[in-house]
Amino acid sequence: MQLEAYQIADHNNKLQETHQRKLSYWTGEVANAEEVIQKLIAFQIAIPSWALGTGGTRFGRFPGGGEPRSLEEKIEDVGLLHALNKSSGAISLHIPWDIPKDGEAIKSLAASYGLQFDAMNSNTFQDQPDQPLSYKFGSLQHVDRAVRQQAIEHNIDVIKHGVALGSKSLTVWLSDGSCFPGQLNFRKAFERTLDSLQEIYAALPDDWKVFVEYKAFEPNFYSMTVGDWGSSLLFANKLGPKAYTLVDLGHHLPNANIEQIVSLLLMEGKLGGFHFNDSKYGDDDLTVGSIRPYQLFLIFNELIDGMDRKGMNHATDLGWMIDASHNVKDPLEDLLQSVEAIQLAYAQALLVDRQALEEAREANDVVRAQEILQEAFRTDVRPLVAEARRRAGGALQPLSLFRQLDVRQQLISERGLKTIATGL
Ligand code: PSV
Ligand code: MN
Ligand code: MN
Repeated sequence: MQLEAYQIADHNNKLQETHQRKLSYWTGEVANAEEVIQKLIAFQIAIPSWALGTGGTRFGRFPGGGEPRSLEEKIEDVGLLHALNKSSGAISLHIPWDIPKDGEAIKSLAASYGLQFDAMNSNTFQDQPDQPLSYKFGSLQHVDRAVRQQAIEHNIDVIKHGVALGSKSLTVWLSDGSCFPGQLNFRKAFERTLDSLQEIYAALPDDWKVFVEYKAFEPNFYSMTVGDWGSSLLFANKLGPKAYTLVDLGHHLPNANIEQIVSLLLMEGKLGGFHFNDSKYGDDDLTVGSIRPYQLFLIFNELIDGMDRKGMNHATDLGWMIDASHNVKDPLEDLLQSVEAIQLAYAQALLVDRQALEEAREANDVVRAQEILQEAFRTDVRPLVAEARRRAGGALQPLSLFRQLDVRQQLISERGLKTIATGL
């Protein structure tokens, strides 16, 4: 299904008066409102192909129907999101879950929805049916060179698929590690992983980046070979200028100060990309902003500060992606909520009076510093986000329109109730 421009226009017309009233109030209150709106219009957040179906847990999965059955239908779903919010203009693929049979055709299908291909994701954390050697004891770290070689070749293959689609980056997330003390020689595991990554790095096109994603635990529960930002940064530094660290919000030990990590990685010029989600316990992959919106705001505050200091373009110089998927919501509604939460945190962080904050810090005025941050965080930026969407051709209230148009029911009629999206 495809949304028609008149459906969005009708929806916006009905809401226009109320929207305008709120907007005029906040544009009067917020000094840099126009700048915020322009930055929001430019800011695109990639949607992972695996979030379009209902996520499960190891205890079960409760699909809601109408889920995409093919890569083409996943692209169609992201196209729907993008038509509604004009901020989901990219899709991130996982290979082999999403192998494009005809790269050119897939690329032009995506282009017809205004979509680009964000980072390509390799998968050496599962064995595939036709795969000769197993990743049970790791992939790029494996003691057997032949297993490492198989994993290296898979990553190179993923790069090739990405080149055909116009992607410019590879994300490597490894489940490699150990489950029990004594199982692994940590140093050898690191060195083997580095050797393997170096071979993948050598296959990167000149204008590509590789993101080394870290994760503290799961599926290995004693050690993870790329377990934290320190080890990821070591790999990225040793690999070279095209290698960066990728921060996934759910991949830290409880209560980690992620905003501080972000600040230091940016200082080192080694932050490459972001996976947004939220969590209460571990890698819960919950809707962005559903549990700790203040933390998300503080992260954006550091992102903006660090990027501005380096003269980086907010919209294009880091890879922004959602990495969330779970059990009880309509996946498309959930993604609309996640995108909006990211935009709200970004907009609020753009309001921070940075000069006043620095002055408060230099004067050790702790109370004032906190007030400056919370002043921005407590500003209702929803009308600014809605206005950015409207000006870009999207809906003032994407979620309401999704429901009014009964999009899910239409997808169920087209695709059926019992569909299984490939992926996790
Ligand atoms: C691993 O937990 C992860 O965050 C990686 O980014 C994977 O590619 C993704 O989830 C999907 O499994
Ligand atoms: Mn991730
Ligand atoms: Mn994860």
